[in-house]
Amino acid sequence: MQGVVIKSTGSWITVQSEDENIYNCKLKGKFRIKGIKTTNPVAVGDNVVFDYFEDEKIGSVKEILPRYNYIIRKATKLSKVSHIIAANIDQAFIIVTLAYPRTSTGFIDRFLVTTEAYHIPASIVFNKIDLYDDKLQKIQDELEEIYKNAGYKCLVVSALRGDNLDELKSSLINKRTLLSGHSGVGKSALINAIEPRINLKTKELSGYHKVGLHTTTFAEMHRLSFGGYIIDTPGIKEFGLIDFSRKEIAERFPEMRKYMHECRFSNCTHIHEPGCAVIKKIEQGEISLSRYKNYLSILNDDYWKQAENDYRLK
Ligand SMILES: Nc1nc2c(ncn2[C@@H]2O[C@H](COP(=O)(O)OP(=O)(O)OP(=O)(O)O)[C@@H](O)[C@H]2O)c(=O)[nH]1
Ligand SMILES: [Mg+2]
Ligand SMILES: [Zn+2]
Repeated sequence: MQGVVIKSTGSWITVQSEDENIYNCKLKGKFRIKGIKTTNPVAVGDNVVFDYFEDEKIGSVKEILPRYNYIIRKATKLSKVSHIIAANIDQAFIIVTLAYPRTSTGFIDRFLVTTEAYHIPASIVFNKIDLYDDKLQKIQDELEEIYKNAGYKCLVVSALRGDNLDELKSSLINKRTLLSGHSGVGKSALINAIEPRINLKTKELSGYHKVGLHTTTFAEMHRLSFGGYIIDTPGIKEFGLIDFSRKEIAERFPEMRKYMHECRFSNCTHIHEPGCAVIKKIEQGEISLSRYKNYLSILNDDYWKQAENDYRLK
């Protein structure tokens, strides 16, 4: 039989067949992506071939069909193993907030480097705007400007108050969408707000710093009544990049990619080289300093410290 993985807890995999039946399966044998060590060989969204044993009510996954795409990260920068967040997706939404738990632009940009690397269209969803004061609203406006300039769609919503949920809904129709972000930003709450029938568990944030509690513990794909599927995932703390080459990282910033062919040197790293078109565009305010700073920090945290001392970026 064939089906799609809608949930994977490690040892158990929930597969939905084409006729919509649900099968609990185990994984048989070893599965690997060539050259990459992963903690989970099968991810939500994978198409699989499986046998089903009626009397035991257990299935056995025999084969993972070729992936159209996938998105993968490391738990931290130093981790050796990677985790496939989901496979075969049409688009990825990073859910962030400037209220709590606050999402840094460093986290956003690492996420976007990865979606660019896999050619997955990405959007940024700013949630919890009901908690914004004037100061946060101002930062919100600046960030929207930065990301729109870089070529990303931004949605500004409140799961609690319902702001702009129609816009969110219409961007999900007939697509398979992955939601990712820190624990507590409201991924599950947003899904409940647009489709109450799904009724996911959500939890109040805890403690002085109001951090999330990892309420969602496994990625799970849900069907949307208006067409399409949405993948809820557990919150992540860091978005560790898998090993991209230096050149590749610059290419994953669309606004840098646009100008890098104008750099004097074809192997320009856009750090210190004379005649660098990227640095020129930063000086002219066309490329955001925040994005450039995160580019440097992805290459190496020391580059940014050095650049801060540089006359050009004062
Ligand atoms: N004020 C406000 N609170 C919100 C909003 N969206 C979500 N919350 C609250 O934030 C808390 C965390 O929401 P969840 O949906 O559980 O967060 P999550 O991103 O799914 O977290 P994990 O499953 O741990 O990754 C809950 O108490 C929600 O009610 C919002 O727009 N405004
Ligand atoms: Mg959740
Ligand atoms: Zn350059």
